[in-house]
Amino acid sequence: MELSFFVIFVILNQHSPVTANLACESDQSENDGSCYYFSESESNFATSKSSCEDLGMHLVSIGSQEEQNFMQSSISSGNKELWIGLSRLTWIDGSSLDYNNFANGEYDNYFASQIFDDGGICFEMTELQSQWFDSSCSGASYYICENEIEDNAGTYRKLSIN
Ligand SMILES: [Ca+2]
Repeated sequence: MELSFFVIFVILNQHSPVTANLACESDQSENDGSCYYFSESESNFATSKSSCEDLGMHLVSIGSQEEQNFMQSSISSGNKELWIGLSRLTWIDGSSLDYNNFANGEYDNYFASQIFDDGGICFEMTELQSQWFDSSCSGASYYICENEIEDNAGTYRKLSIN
């Protein structure tokens, strides 16, 4: 009787939640259910997008001030420019563009004139100001990848409905 109770206990114990699969890779940062990868090299928007996809990630979509703050606290001080997953005012992962952190005039510029003729208007943020501005997609910048690791990966999408 006691033995069978012990066996059941061991079996139940083995089924305790496994959290290791939620951890980010060692070269990634975790915040609020997502892993983030900050590139150490520069590439154009399309290559950066592919590099994220090679990691099973996507160029970051920033859905809240909290997430924006995490970006700003994570990137080292300097003068880097970093691609985010925004092109033609559309998040490439399908998120709604609800929160934004456009630099002054950037949003209006898009409607006023399409400055770039290389197939798309891509957005990046700077380390110093961390605001978003449009740039030529063919230019080389660092980039930020994101991967939602929790089951409620659509959290930011729910927020965008509000
Ligand atoms: Ca996000």
